[in-house]
Amino acid sequence: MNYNLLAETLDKAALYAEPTAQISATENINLDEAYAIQSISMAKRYIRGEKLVGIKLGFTSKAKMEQMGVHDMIWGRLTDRMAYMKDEELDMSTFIHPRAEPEIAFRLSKDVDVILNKDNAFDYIDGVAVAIEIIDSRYENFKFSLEDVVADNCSSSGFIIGEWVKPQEVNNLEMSLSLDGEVVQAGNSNAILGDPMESLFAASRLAMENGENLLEGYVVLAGAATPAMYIKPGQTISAIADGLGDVSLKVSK
Ligand code: OOG
Ligand code: MG
Repeated sequence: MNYNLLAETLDKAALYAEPTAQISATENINLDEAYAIQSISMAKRYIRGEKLVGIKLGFTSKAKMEQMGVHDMIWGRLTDRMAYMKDEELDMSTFIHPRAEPEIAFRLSKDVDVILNKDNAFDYIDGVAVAIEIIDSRYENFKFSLEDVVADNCSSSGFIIGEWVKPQEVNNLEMSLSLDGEVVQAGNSNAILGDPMESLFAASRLAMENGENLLEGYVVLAGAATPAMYIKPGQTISAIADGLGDVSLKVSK
């Protein structure tokens, strides 16, 4: 099997916002192979000048697993091109069929050289925040197997982070996602592995196991607490996590 060709197909699908067929429709790949394809396709982005700025976990809540029909935690890479700044519009033309989901973000205060846990995690973060993740599967109809979505960098395509607040516990926070001011999803941060901090611990373990360095300033997205919602041109997306504040993103017409 030609990993490079599969990685190139996914990279082009993302670059030109043109959906592609699921790999699993024609090939039988395992999870290790899927991560290898992810890594090759990300290398193509780095060559174009994109920079790694963090990692994200996926399927850390039951709500997400059930929505997408997959049942294992996955991880992907976030680049500077995916990062939206305050007041920047989401350019719909660069997406295929984007969805938004409410997340909790952590910011690393120094390079991570150990697996994080309850005792040391606060030494390694200098901020927590509410965030919106924009996911955009490169596969037709947003349908995939676990291996497909891993190869596709876990649908990563955009994110915006609210105001960073000082490191604090982030369990048991009510969270919601709104479209044009109307709440369309609501949940609790505990839906994320019981406590979103668990995602940070898992991220440090997965990064270490896979030879990916987590560096000072990197962002870790813990995974959505609720199902994701399709977004439409002209909408305003917002997410709230009680105690952390809110964040909004306007979608282009
Ligand atoms: C895969 C990405 C999952 C999350 O927060 O669970 C994810 C997808 O649903 O397309 O980002
Ligand atoms: Mg997500």
